[in-house]
Amino acid sequence: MDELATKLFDIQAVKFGSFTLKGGQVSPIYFDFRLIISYPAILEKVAGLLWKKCAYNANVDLICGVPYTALPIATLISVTNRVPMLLRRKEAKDYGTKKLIEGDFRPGMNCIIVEDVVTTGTSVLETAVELRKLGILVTHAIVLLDRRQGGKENLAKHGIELSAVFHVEEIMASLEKQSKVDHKVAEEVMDFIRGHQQSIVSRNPRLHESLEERRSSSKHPIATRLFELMMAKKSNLCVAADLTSLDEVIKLAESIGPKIVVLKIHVDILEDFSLAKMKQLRKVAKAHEFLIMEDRKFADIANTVQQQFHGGVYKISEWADLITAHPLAGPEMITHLFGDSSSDSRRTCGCVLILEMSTKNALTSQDYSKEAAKWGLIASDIVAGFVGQSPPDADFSGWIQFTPGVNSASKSGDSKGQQYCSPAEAVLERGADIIIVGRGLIKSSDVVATAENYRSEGWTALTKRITNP
Ligand code: S5P
Repeated sequence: MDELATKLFDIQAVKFGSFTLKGGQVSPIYFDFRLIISYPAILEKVAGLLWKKCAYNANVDLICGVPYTALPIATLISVTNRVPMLLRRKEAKDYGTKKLIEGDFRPGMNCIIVEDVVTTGTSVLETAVELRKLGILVTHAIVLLDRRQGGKENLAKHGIELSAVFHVEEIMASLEKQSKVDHKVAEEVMDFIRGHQQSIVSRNPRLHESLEERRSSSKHPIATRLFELMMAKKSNLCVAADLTSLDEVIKLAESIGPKIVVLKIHVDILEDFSLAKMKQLRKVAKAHEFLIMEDRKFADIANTVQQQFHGGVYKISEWADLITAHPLAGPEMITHLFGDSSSDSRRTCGCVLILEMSTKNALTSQDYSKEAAKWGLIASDIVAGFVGQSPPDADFSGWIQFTPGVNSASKSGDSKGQQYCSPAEAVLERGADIIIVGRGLIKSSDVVATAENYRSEGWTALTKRITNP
């Protein structure tokens, strides 16, 4: 991938400066992939990578390039892989057959659309509309570069799944790594992209529904309860009480209890754990009305996870309202997490799926979180929400997004891979419903005042997002 990014840069198919895009925005980066046809080796490489995405993602009966840049790319894919191609005209010719789609096909065939760059997805959609008029199925589009400016979401709304060979972030990271661009330019481009991710966020209906509406659509009793607590306490603050003493956790909970809706712990770092002390913490939770989340990040086969959840020393099922789980073992692990359908835990505990992690170079890719989110939706009686840094494709307004890596004092992270953003950024730009704050609060000299600051900042941002779509 680094090699291709460099080649595209060297032939000036990736340019830096100030460019006015079709939609009127001024972008610091521009992709001119028409140039690729002058470099057969690059064209061949690009076609190969696009085909890999295609073959991996869908049944392919036909392919169709979006005119014009993608036409030679689609042709090469067609010839190399013996997949018949269709040609879409930009204008219907005014003589002869007046067909907009040329080529041989039968209705019901599956056609993949090939494109070079996707910004809003409009060109892909125009091509899909013409193909669909003829009874051709269009469920997938492949693109060399996704600018991440809403195209994927727009296309998904029209039943088209977009797969990209790479995203703008990946090209920038690669070019910066190879000293093709300096850090300042890379930052400028990434700021531009982040700014546009905001507009993607604003297109997700979940983000602008009132908490009352979302409470009524939620399918899990714990999610319902959490929406109620948020509204009653005017708080979307979850504190990560990462202390090694349960006595200290209880003390902290007593002081900040009125400000928070969730207290998150890691039971396995506590040196003085006992079920009796846990009962005490539950009393504090009841008195101050917050939920207890055990951030156990279960990640094994269902049979093992069930034992970890119900048994051992910790007996998590006896005291946790929410637990976290990595979905990587598959959907069966999620559905069987709490035990069989008669298990009480299905009503008393909600699973929070870790769809994305906050750390640098995390392996929770878009494809991973997309697939896992789908499983979560199927298991809506088990899953109350998810941990993530952005709204998933398969989103649902009854789900609650928890976003960790929130720290007002540190922009740079913790030098061990953790990355931070502010409460406002987490809520407004990343789609957080609940912000998770750990060291930014527990290490402060006045935890109550700090909790109030985070509560107020987080809640103000959430209210703003709901009322100003
Ligand atoms: O991706 C994640 C998921 C989680 S649950 N990144 C995280 O940091 N967490 C948890 O959030 C992590 O285990 C810790 O308890 C908390 C963040 O702590 P902080 O001190 O960095 O704010």
